[in-house]
Amino acid sequence: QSGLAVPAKVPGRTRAHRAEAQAIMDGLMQDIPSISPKYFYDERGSTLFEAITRLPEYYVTRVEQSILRRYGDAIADSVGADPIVIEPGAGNCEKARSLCLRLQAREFVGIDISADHLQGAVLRLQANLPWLKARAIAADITQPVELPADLPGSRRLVFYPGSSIGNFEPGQAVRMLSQMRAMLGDPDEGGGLLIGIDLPKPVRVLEAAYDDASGVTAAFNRNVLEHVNQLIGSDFVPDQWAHRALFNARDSRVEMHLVARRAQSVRWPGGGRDFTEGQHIHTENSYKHTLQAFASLLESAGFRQYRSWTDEQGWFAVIHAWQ
Ligand code: AVJ
Repeated sequence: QSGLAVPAKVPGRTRAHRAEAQAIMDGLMQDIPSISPKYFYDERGSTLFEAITRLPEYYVTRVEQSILRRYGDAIADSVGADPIVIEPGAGNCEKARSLCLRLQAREFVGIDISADHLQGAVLRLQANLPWLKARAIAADITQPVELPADLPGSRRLVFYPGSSIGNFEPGQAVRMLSQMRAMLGDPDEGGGLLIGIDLPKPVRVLEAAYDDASGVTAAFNRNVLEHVNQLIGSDFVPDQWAHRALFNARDSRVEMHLVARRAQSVRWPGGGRDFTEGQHIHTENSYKHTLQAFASLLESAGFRQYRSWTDEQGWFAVIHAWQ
């Protein structure tokens, strides 16, 4: 063990924890400081995100659900009977429950970075759908995930709803999609990728969805600082940061930032940074791809065919893609 590259007092028991802490500190030291959106999801962040999905302004979850319900038969026909559902970023497994029920899935594998939250959710799912063999894997889905060795290879369906793919820049998105394609077994047996994408729409609708009147999204955004304090031992004061959400038309994405309310200095073991008043920490991108743009990402990731379903307003699309 060298211990040379990392200051001795960085929290974290294992090499992996220290590498993660180092990556967070590196992000904070960039010219434009940033924190990866994956750090939103500690226990409190996962709960706040669930509250977001029920907000009147946050149309995403509701519209996707309505598409899945309305076109359930067509989607089931497209996917094939009794698939094995694999869900990266499964969260509370609520969407998985209705999908597994609708498709009469044989098995379910939920993968999430928020281990405790996931474990409880998979146990509830199992209790709810007793015929389903349900398992949890605690893992960071931005890294290659090892699936259980005994998982059957036929008719695997990777389920990636909620426009989670929107968090990734196009290049990274292609990498994520390729990784998901690699989780699929035999392409002749049905299955494939079932993914939700959020489409471009009026800016006022987008900005309200990411800056709701009751301040839940603001709390969710600020909570990332509490989580970072835990992970790297920093002393961010969340109240000192204002929530900002804006649509970046050039890149077709909603961006979330935390803006320093006044000049302040933040310390962590082995380092720190002075922030000026009004300085931003970039915490999230949420891309709003057109169907055409997204189809070309799918193609780059090796998916050759797809079908899509959308709502009347054309706000959201559910896509079944296969090789
Ligand atoms: C979970 C990434 C799909 O981008 O809409 C919601 C996260 N951030 N409100 C999204 C989120 C602020 C969400 N995703």
